[in-house]
Amino acid sequence: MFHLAKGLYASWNRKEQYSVLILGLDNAGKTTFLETLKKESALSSKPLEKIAPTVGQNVATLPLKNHPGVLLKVWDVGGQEALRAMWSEYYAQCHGIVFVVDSTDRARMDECRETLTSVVTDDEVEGVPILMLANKQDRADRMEIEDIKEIFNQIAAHLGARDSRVLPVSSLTGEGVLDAIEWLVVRLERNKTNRPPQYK
Ligand code: G3D
Repeated sequence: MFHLAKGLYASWNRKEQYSVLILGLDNAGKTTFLETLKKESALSSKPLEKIAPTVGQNVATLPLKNHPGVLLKVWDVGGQEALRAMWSEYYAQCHGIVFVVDSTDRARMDECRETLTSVVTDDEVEGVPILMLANKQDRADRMEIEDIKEIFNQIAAHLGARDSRVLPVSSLTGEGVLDAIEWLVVRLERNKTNRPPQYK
């Protein structure tokens, strides 16, 4: 009887766990985004451990205030050129991709576009929702969101019917971060027959 009750309890409390890759060039703000997300999404007020700058990978499993049945396992695998070669090893396992763009880095916008193109055209990410974050919107020297959307829309042709969106955020101030995650979680759940979550 105890085992039955324990089994039922475990199954009622099962959570859907989705893996999300945080990609983008180095210095885009990926580490800051993950750190802010950890703070903003935390269910408890207990301080979470500080994330060090990305040298290999940072991984955090986050419960979400607005989605008690969902866990996000978020991977920041680093954006330096040498690390980008390893991104594809994570594609088959991921449920969603967040691509972080430094909205102030006009000089690297082409590199950013090429990098994103190589991500979205990889067969292993077919059907995966892609969220592009125009980060550092708190800075006066940022590019306008409309201009960043235009760059992204050139790539959107590769995305077909897949869910994709460009959203403005500031990972530093937290502005827009929870809205961005809300957009993503809805798409992850919608896409779960395609890419089923793990149950924890
Ligand atoms: P990465 O993990 O993509 O390499 P980081 O990038 O998160 O390490 O961020 C790179 C730099 O950009 C950091 O500054 C960080 O504070 C800054 N940054 C990240 N997000 C934002 C943002 O939304 N607004 C502003 N103004 N700055 C941001 P430092 O000076 O530490 O290199």
